[in-house]
Order: sequence, then structure tokens, then C-alpha cells
Amino acid sequence: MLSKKMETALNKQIALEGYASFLYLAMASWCDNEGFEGCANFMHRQSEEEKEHMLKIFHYISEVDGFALTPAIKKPPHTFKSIREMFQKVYAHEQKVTKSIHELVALSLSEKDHSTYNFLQWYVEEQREEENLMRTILDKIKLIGDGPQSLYYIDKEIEKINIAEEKAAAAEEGK
Ligand code: OFO
Repeated sequence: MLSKKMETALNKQIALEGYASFLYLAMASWCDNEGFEGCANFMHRQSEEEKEHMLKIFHYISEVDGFALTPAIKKPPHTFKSIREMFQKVYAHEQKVTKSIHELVALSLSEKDHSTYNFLQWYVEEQREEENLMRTILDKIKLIGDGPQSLYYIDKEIEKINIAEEKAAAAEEGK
């Protein structure tokens, strides 16, 4: 049984995950438009993942007899100064999501809601991985440089990371 407070907090998380999905979709479109194919593929996959994260909470709320709400999603930015700026925004958003997940965990502990606490552990792990991934990408961009000569190589590197992430997800599903 979900408390009203927890139900509201989880519904807020649905909105945050939904916004992440739209933000990454907007980024995929910008990358496509700029000719960054590897980055576009990466962002499309991230966007799909965030949608799954949103739906997972949606189903959980229903499962524990709460009322899941379809969120209003505000319009994300559609243009970016550079690939570096775009990934900085991704990293900042992931940090925001992590903070929110940690607050949910704290609430579940204070309410002795063990079911929600257990459910949230998956998100704790996921956020650790995502923040690490975005930091790795930002480090690579720093290393390669993001001047005009480097863009092609950055895009190829992101494509490699994307393929590795796809493989890891497929292996996880096959378990
Ligand atoms: Fe939903 O995983 Fe990041 O935001």
C-alpha cells in the first residue's frame, strides 16, 4: 500500500524520466541535423531507455494500488552550441535525476515502505551507471578536443560507446 506522499513523489519522478526522454529525443534530432550520426543513435537509444524508466514507475504505482499520472512534459531545448555543451546538459540532468531518486529512497526508508525501497534500488544502480557513462564521454571529448577537426572522431567514439551499450542491454535482456 502506497502512501499519498509516496504516490505524489513517484508521479513527480515519472515526469522527470519523461522529460529526460523528450530532452534526449530533441538532442537526437539536433545531432541528426548537424550530421552527427553516432551521437544521434546514442541519443535515440537513451531516449527510449528513459521512456522505459518512466513506464516502469508507472506500472509499479498501479501494482501497489496507487494512481499513476500521465505527466505534462515541458518543451526541451532543441538547439545546442556544441556536442560538449549537449553532453554537459545530459550530465547535469542525470545528476538531477540521481538526487531525486535518492530523495525517494530516503522517503521510502522514513515511511518503512520496503516494497518501494526495493523497487528503487534498480534506479540507484542505473543512475550510478549513467552518471559514470556521461562522465566518460565528457572526458573523451576533453581528450580529443571539440574543434572542427575533432568532431568526426568524437562522433565515431560515441558510436562505439553506443554499440557497446546496445550489446550490454541485449546481454542483460538475455539473462
Ligand atoms: Fe532514467 O535514467 Fe537517467 O535519467
